[in-house]
Amino acid sequence: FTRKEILRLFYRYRDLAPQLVPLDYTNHPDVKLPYELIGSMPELKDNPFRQRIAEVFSEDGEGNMTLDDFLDMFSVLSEMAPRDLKAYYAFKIYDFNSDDFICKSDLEKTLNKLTRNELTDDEVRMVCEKVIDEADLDNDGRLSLEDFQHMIVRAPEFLR
Ligand SMILES: *[C@@H]1O[C@H](CO)[C@@H](O)[C@H](O)[C@H]1NC(C)=O
Ligand SMILES: [Ca+2]
Ligand SMILES: [Ca+2]
Repeated sequence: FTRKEILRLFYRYRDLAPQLVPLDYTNHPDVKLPYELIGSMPELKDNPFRQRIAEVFSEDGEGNMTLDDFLDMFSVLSEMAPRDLKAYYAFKIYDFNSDDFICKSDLEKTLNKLTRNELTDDEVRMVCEKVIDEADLDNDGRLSLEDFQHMIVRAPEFLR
């Protein structure tokens, strides 16, 4: 980010709760904004993964965000972020139980969110099996970060 972009994001952060966020950060104030404010931002409010995104980028793991967390999140979500970095965070977002693998139940959650629960359980199960079938390179029945990265190289539009 340029200095100007950081300032713009700082003001957006502050505008979410001017009574909580001081203008002067020189003494590193210990400020966190609650998830409810972060998740209501226009960039996130219609995203079915908004809560998970905030959790992954927040230091407290519950979606409450410091200014640093907030800047990190916007930096990774920006168009300019390198593909590998986006892939790394996408993996973390889909790894709902944070065990460093995307297993069938993580994929089912992901798919249900992506399709806003419009698929039947059977359809979800079928798609998940197919995804794992195609992307699980070491055949352990789940996707490691490496499996996931290979999948993205083959289907670059996926990250969008
Ligand atoms: C996150 O914020 C919510 C709402 O303000 C609060 O109830 C919760 O305890 C916070 N979580 C952490 C880990 O600070
Ligand atoms: Ca997992
Ligand atoms: Ca695997």
